[in-house]
Amino acid sequence: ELCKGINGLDKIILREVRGCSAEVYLYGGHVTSWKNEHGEELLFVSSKAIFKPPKTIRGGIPICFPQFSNLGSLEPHGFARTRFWTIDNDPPPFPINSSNKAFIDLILKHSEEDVKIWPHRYEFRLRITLGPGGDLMLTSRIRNTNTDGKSFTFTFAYHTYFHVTDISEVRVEGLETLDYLDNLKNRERFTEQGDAIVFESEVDKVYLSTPTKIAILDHERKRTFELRKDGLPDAVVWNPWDKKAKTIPDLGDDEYKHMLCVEAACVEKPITLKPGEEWRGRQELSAVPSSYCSGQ
Ligand code: TA6
Repeated sequence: ELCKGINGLDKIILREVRGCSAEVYLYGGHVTSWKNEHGEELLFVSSKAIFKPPKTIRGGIPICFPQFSNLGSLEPHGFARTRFWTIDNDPPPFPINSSNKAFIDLILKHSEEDVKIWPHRYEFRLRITLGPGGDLMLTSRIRNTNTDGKSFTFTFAYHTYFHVTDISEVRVEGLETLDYLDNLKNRERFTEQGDAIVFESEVDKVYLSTPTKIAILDHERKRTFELRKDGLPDAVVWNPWDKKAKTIPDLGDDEYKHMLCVEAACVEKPITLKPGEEWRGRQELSAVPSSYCSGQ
């Protein structure tokens, strides 16, 4: 269902039989809402989010491509999140079976303007699927369509903002004992110690070569988010905490308490595609009452 969102921007609403839903803006190919069958919002979007191109939308799931963060010469997190995507009505067959599921296919291609800042031609296909249980799946396929024989290299992230009740009560499981790059310490490499990850100050880390499953436990809501990923070896964890939050104009001063970014990503080892080659990367999210989770 295509309709008008904030400021008249086009958005698509996906609905599932039990009442789960998701919303996707064509601007950015950006998921801005994911609700369970009770209508509870599972993603965080700032009350100060600006839905006005060329601003980026604070919250939901920004797509970081072709550059994660400021790891290259492009704008932070690349340009895909500030471009207008189109609906792809005739996508080539996907490896996943989306029958019985609500989904939308979007596409972004190089524009002549963008070729000036990133001199490559590509087709980026994004399928966003809402499964029968309300699972939210994002599958990206990026193809090098250069005609000059040149390869290109990129980094990538699904910059997912989870909505949490109280960040101080949240635990992340699946990253303990892993190596990470600490963005707050010049991207130096450290090894995570001990138990599950908890939050008591600013965190901005890239965990390297993580397991494919990460759990985010929201104790107050007694809910666990499960993130599963494929083709994306790394996982970014970010919360700006109080001081940094105050420097972010489109984030309320106290909103950091209700958000946590956990992002399926490919950061440490960039992906290189030769002309004609395609890369796939997938992130699947589910939200379940904690008592139903394995090992709880
Ligand atoms: O993913 C973590 C991060 O790269 C942080 O360093 C932080 O700056 C955040 O993303 C938000 O970036 P943005 O450009 O959306 O303000």
